[in-house]
Amino acid sequence: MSKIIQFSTKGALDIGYLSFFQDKEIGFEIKRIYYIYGVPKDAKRGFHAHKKLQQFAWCPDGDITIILDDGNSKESIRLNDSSCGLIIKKGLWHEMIWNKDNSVLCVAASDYYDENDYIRNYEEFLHYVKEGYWNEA
Ligand code: T46
Repeated sequence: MSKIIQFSTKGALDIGYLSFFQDKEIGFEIKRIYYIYGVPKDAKRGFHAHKKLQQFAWCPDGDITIILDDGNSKESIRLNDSSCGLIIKKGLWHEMIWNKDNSVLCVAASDYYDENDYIRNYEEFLHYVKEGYWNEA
């Protein structure tokens, strides 16, 4: 369910590091970038799935757990390494838990913001799963 992408990283202890990724590595063209900050420890966000949106999330500073749920099983991924990120495919219910104050979550998304792409009700999400909405043709 989860796919971790390792960034290319340049640098050294005395000057610090620079990490980067390109859209060809994450498998979709980026149309939007947003980031979540100022979040206190133990706060939980997310609690939705996307119908079509593909996303790539990384935590450049801090410690955040992402729980992915495909309606049949769950997987927990810890983002506490600034040199890698997580692909969040469409059709995955996701929850984010802040393990540390002020951890920053950055997200690159395949499309512009559209509230109609969100499924924010878990029962409705399970209905989409049962109907095979995300089954590949
Ligand atoms: C996601 C996870 C990982 C906008 O107006 N434009 C935007 O580009 C975004 C991302 C959000 N919003 C609005 C929608 C809500 O009124 O900002 C408000 C907070 O969004 P939300 O409650 O969905 O935030 P999270 O942290 O639960 O979820 C966010 C993304 O919305 C979501 O797509 O997959 O991060």
